[in-house]
Amino acid sequence: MGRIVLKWGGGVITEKSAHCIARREMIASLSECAVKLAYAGHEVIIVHGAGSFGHIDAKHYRLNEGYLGDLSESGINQIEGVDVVRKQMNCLNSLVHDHLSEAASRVGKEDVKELLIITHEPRDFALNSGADFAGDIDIFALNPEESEGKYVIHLTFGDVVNCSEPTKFGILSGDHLMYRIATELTDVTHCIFAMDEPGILTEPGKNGDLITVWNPELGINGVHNETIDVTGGIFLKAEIAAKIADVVEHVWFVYGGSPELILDIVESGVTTGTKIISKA
Ligand code: IP8
Repeated sequence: MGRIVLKWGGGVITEKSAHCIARREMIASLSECAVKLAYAGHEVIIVHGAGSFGHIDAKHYRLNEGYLGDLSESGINQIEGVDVVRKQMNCLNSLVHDHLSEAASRVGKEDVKELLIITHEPRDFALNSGADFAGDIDIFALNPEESEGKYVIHLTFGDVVNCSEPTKFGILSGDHLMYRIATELTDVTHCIFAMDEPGILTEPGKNGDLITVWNPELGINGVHNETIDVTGGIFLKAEIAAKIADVVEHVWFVYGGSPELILDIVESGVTTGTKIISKA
């Protein structure tokens, strides 16, 4: 069986506009789904977004702009901000890890193999932001001896990473991690983005209809809330997903509050959501 790469959007696992508030029930149900996939024999890689644990303060400290020199006149210490946001991401990641461990003991399995949950903090393996960051993606694939007798879930997240001088630091989006992981590892069968929308819509809000199959020629009629979001929102996600679809067969956007949609895709190849293809 192959690898399944899942993005848990920050808008699904946190209250996006309430500072550092997690949506624990969402994390719990997504965790159960990921553990079920791991117990079915898939190698699972989860990339989670930041939501209100990263974007609000990254915006405040202007971390997405890199090092801007002395900003003390405006009361901002960016070096302190790097630490603040990294701690928030650790906090969100621990919550995710705990829910996965809890689901691992709850979900039934047919053998005594244990589940290994391995966290990779981007600040430790990535340099620079954007899709071409420097970093070894092979850490997301264990050698057969290392995974022998175990189920494995790899876990990573959008983070504040170090950048070459003079930029010093920047925001590496979970979507760029998705791109590199999905296109550089072998045997990736599925790449599924769990979002706080049912997929790509014909227009934002309640009047939008679900687009069931999307390719870049259709464009996106969406909004990107730049006041709270320091990465690219739906536009970045769709652009990246289409590139991934060049090499991965099943690329989907689904509503993260219904993780059974993810299981549907893996079990039957279809569900309610948007299937992303690279060309019309
Ligand atoms: O939510 C952003 O990652 P994303 C990471 O996956 C931070 O775009 C720290 C804002």
